[in-house]
Amino acid sequence: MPPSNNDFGLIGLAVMGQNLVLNVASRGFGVSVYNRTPEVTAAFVARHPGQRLFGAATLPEFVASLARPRKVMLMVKAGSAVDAVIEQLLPLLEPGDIVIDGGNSLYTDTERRDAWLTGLGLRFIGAGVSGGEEGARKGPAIMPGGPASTWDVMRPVFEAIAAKVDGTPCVVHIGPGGAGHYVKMIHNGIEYGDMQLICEAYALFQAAGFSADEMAAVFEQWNAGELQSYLIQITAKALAQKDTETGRPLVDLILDKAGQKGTGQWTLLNAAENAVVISTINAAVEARVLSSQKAQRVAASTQLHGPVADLAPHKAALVAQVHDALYASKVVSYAQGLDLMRTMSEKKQWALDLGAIARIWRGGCIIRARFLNRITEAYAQDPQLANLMLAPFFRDLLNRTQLHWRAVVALAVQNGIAVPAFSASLAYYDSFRSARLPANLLQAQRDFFGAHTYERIDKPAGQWFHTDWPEVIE
Ligand code: 2AM
Repeated sequence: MPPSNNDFGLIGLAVMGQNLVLNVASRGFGVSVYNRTPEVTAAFVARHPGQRLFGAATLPEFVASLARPRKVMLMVKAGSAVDAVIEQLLPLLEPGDIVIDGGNSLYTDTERRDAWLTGLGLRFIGAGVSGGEEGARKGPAIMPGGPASTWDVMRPVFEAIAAKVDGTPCVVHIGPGGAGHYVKMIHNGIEYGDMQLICEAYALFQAAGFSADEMAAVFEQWNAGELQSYLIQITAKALAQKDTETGRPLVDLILDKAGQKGTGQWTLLNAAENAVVISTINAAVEARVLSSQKAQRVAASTQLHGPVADLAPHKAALVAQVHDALYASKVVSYAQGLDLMRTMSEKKQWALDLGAIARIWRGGCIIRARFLNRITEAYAQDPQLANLMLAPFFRDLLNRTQLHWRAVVALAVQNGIAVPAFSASLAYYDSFRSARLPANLLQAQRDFFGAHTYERIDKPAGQWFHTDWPEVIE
């Protein structure tokens, strides 16, 4: 007899879906699963005997196996597949049933689906899920968006399956509509930044003649300190990995062409739309783009000259400097990402709790890190904090590390080593802390060619002036 009162249903048995199902089932919930290709469902259920799993061959069977209100999570490919599956589900669901999209959907798609399903009397949650395969199985960070009343219904399941840090589940109600998927998008943008910053540290160490094992040891040591994070930890392990075929460090054999699935680019587009500077994430996305142009780079490498790299380092001193450059740049990257979230929160009236978001990112997700506690503390001290860099802890940190940071960027520039994310972060820091920027000249230029007018430092704000500039004779 198929079940009729399972607690939870999941559609889409790719890697994330399978692992989430095993996670939910392991917390004592009865789970129904469905996949477009039925062989995948059958094979998955057969591989996991002894779990409270029901593999439905058809969608009607799947829906009939669930207790009301039904809780159906979609883990299908982001984009049109989500709409296709919703269309198929609609005739089978009843008012009050809950559809959760756990994929990496664009938040504007989530807003559209929220309005669509709500209009039909259904309830919709757009939930960002981060943690990769292992996170999905053992406990991801979950960023659910939707009505608070629907969150209340889903809360026991989400809190049971989420990662825990100090006993606190890494899930919180993010806000209405698309807020959850939006915050997941920013998480991914920040992840791009973190990864690129680590790669720039690696580039410097490589140029300074460190072996892969030496670098692995450095990252391992960093992982025991303030920089402790999942990405630093896996970097240490990746650098230590030897190729089974050749015995060489595996990283040396991996092609330097980075892939990307689009969430970083979405973050850039959103920042541009809202006139928020996220130059570190921008640099990280663009670094991936340039890396992918391998053939052009190889051709250009024989044409365009740079200096002969000569770092002649005192290795321990370089490690200390790069540590600080990485930490300071990371703080800037988070300050930018948080600034973008704050801006969107105001614009969309999402009332995002930035401290709580940093708290749920401490576990499960790819950017999980010790220093996120400090961000939570900063917002606890000042919920209206305008920029993370101005919180006392981070202000002191930046003031303390800036000399090392500058030394690293200067060293890289002198040696022709591209450090786009380190230098973009530093330029942001220097611009942000400048009481006066050269934009006075820029305003003069604008007024010169376009009569755009300017304000004066010696006159009240809001008074606009125009000058009759001399004629240009060419
Ligand atoms: P499949 O095994 O039948 O390909 C990730 O691609 C997951 O999304 C897979 O479980 C895949 O099912 C599912 N998926 C992709 N496109 C889909 C669609 N149009 N309808 C239903 N499921 C889809």
